[in-house]
Amino acid sequence: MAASAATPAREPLPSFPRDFLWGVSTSAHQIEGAADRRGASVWDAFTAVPGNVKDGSTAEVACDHYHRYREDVALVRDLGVDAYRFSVSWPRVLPAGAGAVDPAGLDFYDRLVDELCTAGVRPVATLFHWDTPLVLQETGGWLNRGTAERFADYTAVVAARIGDRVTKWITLNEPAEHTLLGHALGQHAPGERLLFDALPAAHHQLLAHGLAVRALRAAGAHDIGIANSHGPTWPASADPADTAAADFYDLLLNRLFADPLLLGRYPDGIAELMPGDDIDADLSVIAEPLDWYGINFYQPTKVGAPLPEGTGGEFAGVALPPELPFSPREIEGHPVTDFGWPVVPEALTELLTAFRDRYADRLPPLVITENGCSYEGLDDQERIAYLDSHLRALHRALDAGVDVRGYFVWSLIDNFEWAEGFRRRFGLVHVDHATQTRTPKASYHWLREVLRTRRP
Ligand code: IFM
Repeated sequence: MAASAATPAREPLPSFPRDFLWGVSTSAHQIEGAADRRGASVWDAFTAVPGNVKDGSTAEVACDHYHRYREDVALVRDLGVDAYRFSVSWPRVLPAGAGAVDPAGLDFYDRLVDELCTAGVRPVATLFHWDTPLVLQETGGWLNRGTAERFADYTAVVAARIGDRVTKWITLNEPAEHTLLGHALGQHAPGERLLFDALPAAHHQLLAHGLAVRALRAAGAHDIGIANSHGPTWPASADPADTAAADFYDLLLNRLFADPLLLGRYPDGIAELMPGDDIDADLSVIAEPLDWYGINFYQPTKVGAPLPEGTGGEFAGVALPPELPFSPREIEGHPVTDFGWPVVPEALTELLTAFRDRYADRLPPLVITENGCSYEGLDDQERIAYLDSHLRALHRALDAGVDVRGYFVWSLIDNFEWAEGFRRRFGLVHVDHATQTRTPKASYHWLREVLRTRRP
């Protein structure tokens, strides 16, 4: 199979600052495979339950990156990006989540980081991308405050081994999604359906983040951020019931994590719902100053008042419990990806300028740590159009004075898309999951050309 490198003529992209950081992202559970060579995570248990993953697949082999990382690093190098964002699998390093380190697990990341450095690509390491060690789940997982402390210990172990070469650190990936999908709605591992009783999982992830920032700095690391999912929330109408529902959703997605991280306080009414004897002390840990703040952007959300049971109210294709005080609505008039997500690039400009306005001088430089789309096919002109339009939207935010320092495409290669299994393809590089053959798509060639022509 060969991808066509021919793409319709487009206006060249506007110039980005010379030191703007270009990268691609992946995560451990979604690509590594070699599940027999690490401890189990909550995702292993979740995927073992029939019906939890739409195509019945698991990530036991995934993209076999554990064995093929050299080939994947060569793809990153040839693409011409500056940086590669990967995640470290906690249960690969500490099979029981704490205590004994598996030297083979650490050795893998050591080899990967060396390979990146040799290829002239900056390693950007995420410490947690949803694969909580199963042993910790058995004692409550993120509902247990102790998990935050275990995470700080694990962070210190990883930093001691690869901290001399990692150039940027991300503590957590998308704690909002992990809380909402994994703990409130049960669509992701660990499959808890706790609705608002999931809030302690949010607090403990935030605490884990703050403790990890301290552990990283104690180990001499710098350039530390977090990657959070954000998007504008639009009310379904001007009706006060709809605007109140949209404000509430905005609070959950955009403020529940960002306010404590950036302002050192929870939005009104939230602190009282959080666990712990001394929330103010926890908040001072959570608000450890960040070197930058990572935004994962995919789409805006339109939200209205709750719908009567059985008349809609879906999120990611799953019916929402009627007791939620909001209901996502369809955004019409825009193309959609294969996932059904609306393609609205101007929402990225809106999000970035709104972040600057909301957090003002408390906002560190921003990095887009994920942006991308799922489409089938090697001649993926829709992906090119998506990336091109979002880069222009990002540039408009730069023009408006928002300090954005980098952009990472999700994802380098097609991979295990959580509850969707292998049905959704986000990669710049196609992976044949039967043979593990990698084939760069048209979007890969397009991005390489974009990067080549903007370098002297
Ligand atoms: O694949 C995921 C990734 O793991 C987290 N951010 C969103 C991506 C696409 O759904």
